[in-house]
Amino acid sequence: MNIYRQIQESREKQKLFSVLIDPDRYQQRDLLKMIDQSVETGVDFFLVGGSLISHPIEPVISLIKSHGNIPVLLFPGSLLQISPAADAILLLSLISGRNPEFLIGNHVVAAPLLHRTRMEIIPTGYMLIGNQTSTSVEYISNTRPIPSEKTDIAVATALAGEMLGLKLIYLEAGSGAPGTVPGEMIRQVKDHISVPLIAGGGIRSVKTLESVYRAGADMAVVGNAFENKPGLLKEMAAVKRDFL
Ligand code: 1GP
Repeated sequence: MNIYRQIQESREKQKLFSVLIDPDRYQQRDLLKMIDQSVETGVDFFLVGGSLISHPIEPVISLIKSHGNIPVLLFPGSLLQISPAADAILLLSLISGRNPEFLIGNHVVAAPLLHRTRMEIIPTGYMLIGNQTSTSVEYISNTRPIPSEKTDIAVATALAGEMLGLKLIYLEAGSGAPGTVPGEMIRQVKDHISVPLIAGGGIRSVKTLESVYRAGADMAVVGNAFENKPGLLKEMAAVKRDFL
């Protein structure tokens, strides 16, 4: 299965909904419940990774794989989060920042290993968008996010990413961020690019998810919100049906 094609083709028909799993945040029992719920409710993809994680990702991927067939996309915060057990990797270039390690350095180190796996590689322009508070990803990546009111910079950055050949643009407010990427920024970026657009970070309610989709995100990613409110997953996964 070609996951990128699946993302491209399905965005013409419906929005996509993905769940981010940070291996540090789940006990096995909760994780199993979340996987089962995701399968039941039609979650499109699992993203696995985090800015800083201390548990190995392989057992999480195996658990997902043994409980249904939702594809697993690596969402690596570091080189330690690469596993051939996943279906694909979002090969993130942190194009909002100016840290060469996250633009090309880590990719050079990972390339020979990735070349040997059969995993699908999806080059992704990853853009951190600033909020009032600083996020883990900002600190760990040692980059400054694009200020949330600088829509023109976000558009220019996304355009440059697409011109460089990146296949997805991912607007990230940061996991657990107090707010999401502003709707106007999502809208403007969407209007200027032709590759699929992902938005994530700080989506905690059905209403917010709807506004992210309405603004133009093809895929929304939610993580934190389910850790304390597992029932929310069902409600959120159903939202995309309103956007057919
Ligand atoms: C994925 O980092 C996000 O883009 C997930 O953020 O944990 O705030 O949902 P939340």
